[in-house]
Amino acid sequence: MGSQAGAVSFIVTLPMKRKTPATIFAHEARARWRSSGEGIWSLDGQELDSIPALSILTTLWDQPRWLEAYHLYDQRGSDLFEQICELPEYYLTRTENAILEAHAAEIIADAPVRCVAELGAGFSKKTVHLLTEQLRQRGPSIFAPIDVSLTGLLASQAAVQKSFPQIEFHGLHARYEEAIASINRELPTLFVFLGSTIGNFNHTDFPRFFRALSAAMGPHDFLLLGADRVKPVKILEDAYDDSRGITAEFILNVFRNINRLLKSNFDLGGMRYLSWFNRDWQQIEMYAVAAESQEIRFADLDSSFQWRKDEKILVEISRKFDPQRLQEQLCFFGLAPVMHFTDANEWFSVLLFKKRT
Ligand code: AVI
Repeated sequence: MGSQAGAVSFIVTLPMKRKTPATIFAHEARARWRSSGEGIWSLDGQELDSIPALSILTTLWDQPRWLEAYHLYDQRGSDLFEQICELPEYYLTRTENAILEAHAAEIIADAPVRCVAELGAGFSKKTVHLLTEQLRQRGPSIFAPIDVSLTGLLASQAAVQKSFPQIEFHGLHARYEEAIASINRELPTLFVFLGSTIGNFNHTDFPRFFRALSAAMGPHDFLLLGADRVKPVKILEDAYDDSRGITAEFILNVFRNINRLLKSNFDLGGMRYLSWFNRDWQQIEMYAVAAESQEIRFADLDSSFQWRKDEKILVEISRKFDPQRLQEQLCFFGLAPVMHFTDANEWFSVLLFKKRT
């Protein structure tokens, strides 16, 4: 239809519609999240990339020198970790998977939720067991993985949408504590933290994490936690020093990542991997040791230090737990034990907690 002479015409500009899900985010947190593509959300104003450099420098200048474990997971580190999970010595992944496969129905029956929020984006066989049961018992639901890796979230999204088209996917691209604080407390949610990743938290991060998680959890929320247990030392030490040397490669790869991030000159050929079980602290400790003295320079920062021969840098810890003590400890964070599942050897525990009201 042509326009009528003399008629007033208006150009109406509609504001760009920002698609925000109605239920996943708490009302007051909604405005802080922007869509980074269908089903993926990022926190506004968050600079995930600027913090690693500072973290690396502050802990490398500490005494003894150490690193935060998350620097291990660049693309190569993530690929190497996938290989670790398949190693015969590394019993953790397959043992936890078997526990979840056997008990997913019971776990979901005990945790009547609408949303499964997984800390870490790994969409593994383990998550499949839970989502299959969630769908079977509750019908269409929400899956919200939380991760700082966008690549991980996209991979998770592709897998979930293919296998579970009825599940609404919301990938949250943020650090754990910031993302969990944004989830709607009225939406009954099962927070899932598997793989004994909690074992990689040091004694400062551990209480900080549970304080934040418990504060963010609503009255209908649950936590499913995978925790590796204390066991004979030989089994533990072999799991972190495998015969193919993949764990050594994974740990030392952190310096390749650091060299790239900070334009430093760590010489990977001039260091070796060392690990053991510290009985007092009940943790595997994974170190890089300088084979010869190296002067470590950071090109952009005009800073350097001498990494002396035989000096160790603690790259990662992996704490091992007594499940009963862990349950008692988490009570002090307002998390009441609901169920405890383990394997025939009692090597690994999957623990279900409910937020105490
Ligand atoms: C991811 N995390 C639980 C692993 C662990 O067992 O502590 C990381 C790892 N480091 C060396 N091997 C595996």
